[in-house]
Amino acid sequence: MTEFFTTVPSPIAYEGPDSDNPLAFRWYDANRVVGDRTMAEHLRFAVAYWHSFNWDGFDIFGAGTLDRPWLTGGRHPMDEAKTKMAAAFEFFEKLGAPFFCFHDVDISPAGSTFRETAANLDEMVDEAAAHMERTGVQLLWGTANLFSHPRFQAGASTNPDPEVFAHAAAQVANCMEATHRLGGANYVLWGGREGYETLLNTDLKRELDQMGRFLTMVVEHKRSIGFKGTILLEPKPFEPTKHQYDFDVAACHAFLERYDLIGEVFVNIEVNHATLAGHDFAHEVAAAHTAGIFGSIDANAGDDRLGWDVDRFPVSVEQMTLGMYEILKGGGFTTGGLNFDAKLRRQSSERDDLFHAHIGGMDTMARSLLAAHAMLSDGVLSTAIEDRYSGWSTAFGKRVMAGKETLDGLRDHVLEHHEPERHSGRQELLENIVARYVERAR
Ligand code: XLS
Ligand code: NI
Ligand code: NI
Repeated sequence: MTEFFTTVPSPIAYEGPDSDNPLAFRWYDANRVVGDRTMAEHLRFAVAYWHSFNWDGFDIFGAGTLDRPWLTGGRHPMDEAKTKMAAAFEFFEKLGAPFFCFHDVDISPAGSTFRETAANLDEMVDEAAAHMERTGVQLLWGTANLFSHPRFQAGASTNPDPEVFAHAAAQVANCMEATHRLGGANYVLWGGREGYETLLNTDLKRELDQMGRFLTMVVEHKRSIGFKGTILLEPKPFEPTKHQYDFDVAACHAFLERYDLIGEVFVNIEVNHATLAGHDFAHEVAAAHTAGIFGSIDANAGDDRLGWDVDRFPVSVEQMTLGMYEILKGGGFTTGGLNFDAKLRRQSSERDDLFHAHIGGMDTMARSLLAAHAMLSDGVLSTAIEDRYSGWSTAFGKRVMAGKETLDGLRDHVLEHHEPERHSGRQELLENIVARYVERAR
């Protein structure tokens, strides 16, 4: 078998914060115990097949720039898919990533008919199963690409044409079965074109009903094939469509309530999608936990000055600490994990840049885990919150929340009492505490 990453040691080792070796981890120490789990169990890192193995760096202004010998074309598409898969598993293994994620089209080429496409997927799933068996790498999630093919120009489940809806359904059935065969921990649906460009040609209510029907069928299919993984929706406000229905966690929550899918479907939160929706990453995680729909994370980062999904690798321990804090506060991952839905900059054209990107991302998340875990176990933020709401634990506060008071009754109460005391929210103090934990995380 051709080796693609010959300049890289296998596997990448943990050498500690003082190491200057660019091909070593400084913070990610897979077996280190943090609280009740090892780092590997907390973080559940996954590599995204599409950005790392299918993309050669092309953008709308120019051709590919990245050294990706497994994408050279010209051979039989199935041979090329197998070479690409060998490269991917060589990478997962050398990096020491426990999981990967894929779209159906990432791992297997389209045939000339649906039947042929399905047969290709079948064969590539066997190939993946053999690599997984050999390397011990597992599948965090699979997903069907329902946005690239021209037939999906007007959406998949929200398409005005039921024939396209059927196509999307058939593709999801196959992809979910593939995910099931590979022991996937989750199945993801990102509604890439489930939205609209203009209301002038859109029946909003009908499209939402279609999407609700589709998702209900997805849940039924999960049951009928005995798939035990979690179904996840991935919120994103726009791009490629002007308005995407799964706008943010709150919109997904309302949608799941409306179509009676609470308890069946959870969310996969992407950091850059959160910022595009005008939220902090930590907000989206907290919103998901509040609604009981937290599932998994696409770990990446936006750019403060660019208003699109730039999918950078995470580099800010401070930003990620706040997100990790909310994840831990909610109990951490069950079936979910941290998938690097992130890509290199187009100038990072050498093959080993893929390693530098993932090593940096994993170290950023590992250090954030340390800071977040220390803040949580020391209770430095939770005591501040408890104090702030302590009035609600008094007999009076409890009576109000138990529904034993009326507006009338509260008016009488106010007439008998003084102006309430005001208390500092202490925001800057709390921010300083977070900064201290970020600095000291070891
Ligand atoms: C695109 C999405 C996509 C999903 C999987 O913005 O992040 O990559 O994660 O379809
Ligand atoms: Ni994503
Ligand atoms: Ni994205």
